[in-house]
Amino acid sequence: MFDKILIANRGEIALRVVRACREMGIASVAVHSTADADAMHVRMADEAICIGPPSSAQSYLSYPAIISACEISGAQAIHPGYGFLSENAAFVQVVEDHGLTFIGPTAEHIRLMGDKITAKETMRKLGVPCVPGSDGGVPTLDDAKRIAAEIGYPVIIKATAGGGGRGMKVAHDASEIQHAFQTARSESKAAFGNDEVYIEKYLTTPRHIEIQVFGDGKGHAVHLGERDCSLQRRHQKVLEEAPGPVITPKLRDRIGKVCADAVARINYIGAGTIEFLFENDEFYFIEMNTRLQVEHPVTEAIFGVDLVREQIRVASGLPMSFTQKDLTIRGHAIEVRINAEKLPSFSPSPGKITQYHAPGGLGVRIDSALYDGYRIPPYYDSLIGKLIVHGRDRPEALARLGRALGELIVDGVDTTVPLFHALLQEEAIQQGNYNIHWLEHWLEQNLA
Ligand code: MV4
Repeated sequence: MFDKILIANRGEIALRVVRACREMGIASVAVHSTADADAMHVRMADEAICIGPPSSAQSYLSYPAIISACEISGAQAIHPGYGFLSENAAFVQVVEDHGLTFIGPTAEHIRLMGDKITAKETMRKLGVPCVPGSDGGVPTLDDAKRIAAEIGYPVIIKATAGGGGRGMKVAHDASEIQHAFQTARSESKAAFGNDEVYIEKYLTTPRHIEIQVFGDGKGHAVHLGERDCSLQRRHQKVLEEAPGPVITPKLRDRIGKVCADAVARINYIGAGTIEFLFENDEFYFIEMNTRLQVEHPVTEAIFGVDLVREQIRVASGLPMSFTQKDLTIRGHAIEVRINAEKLPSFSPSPGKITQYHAPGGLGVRIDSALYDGYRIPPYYDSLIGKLIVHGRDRPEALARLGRALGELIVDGVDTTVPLFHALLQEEAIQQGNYNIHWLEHWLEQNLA
């Protein structure tokens, strides 16, 4: 096991990793930009090293700054959190070249899943159900027209280098294919330096269901059920829950086995998320994320496991501390993302926190690096905390969410908290009756 881990991240996720390290008896090293000298992750870690100016490019994304911080502190491994360097294959290579351990998948797995065409091809061969489509790249407009006619409109054109909603264009009928194909290609070239695109049947009203998987890198893997992350605004998740309101044990076991088997067969190591669209009781693979996700706590709540601890274990060569038969679901968990944003525009609202009070009590978890008097810097993501509630069933979790939101005080900046109070009044939210478009429609009707 490692003696010391460097955390190449900030905010609540850096604190999350500090906590896992402390419970495992591992020393933690925080890194920070000059803008984050007063951050909670810096205070809570055993050591802290300033790695550069506020700009992420010169601090949290700087390979030399982070590798030097490992050498200065004697850290043997790097936990990347999410975002920043967490899915950067070139960085993983550099980490390994310096004799350090990256706590996450291999550079090869990150590269494989980072290219959406190879990811889909790999998953299809491993027996994972995929959205009908082009089976590979679509080089010309004529190919696009032919494939679209074969699978039937509407279709969606996606960038192989994209993901998370970047570089996608829908064509509702043949009159739109030329424009969709050409804009998808040119936007993809501009954004990623890669104009390769692929085509899929466009699913009109799916849910976003993602399966948590975990591998030991030695051919063993498990699944930890699903999360329903359909409530999104502009491809940013707003609320996530586990289990999914419409996923039956039979559906879960079937897709879970397929996913665990797939990642076992590629010797995947660590935490991963296999994203699906779910429509008419069928799962359709879209992407795989090779990192710990923001919403991992809802899975931790219902399975009673510490995913960061497991990441650290397998990275050090130890086995996972559970097998599939040890993993049973208890109750229901919901996470809401508390962003420093002003409604209805969701524009960033950085500034000084004049009063902070975290809710507590049974079934309430807050992952946040906030404190009274903290100044939220304007340079980074607007996520300032996550409220995760756990109940014996979904109605209890919803009631607990309303209760905990009522106790939460975050003064001095605007936050997304009022959005959640309003959403909890909605019949569709109470019934779990929503899809990937529900929130955008609701926002137009209620906030615009
Ligand atoms: C789709 C789709 C419909 N059909 N693919 C958006 C993000 C990226 N991960 C995949 N996305 C979509 N792919 C097909 N074949 C609709 C979306 C989509 C979406 C997916 C998940 C959550 C929110 C979404 C919002 C708009 C579009």
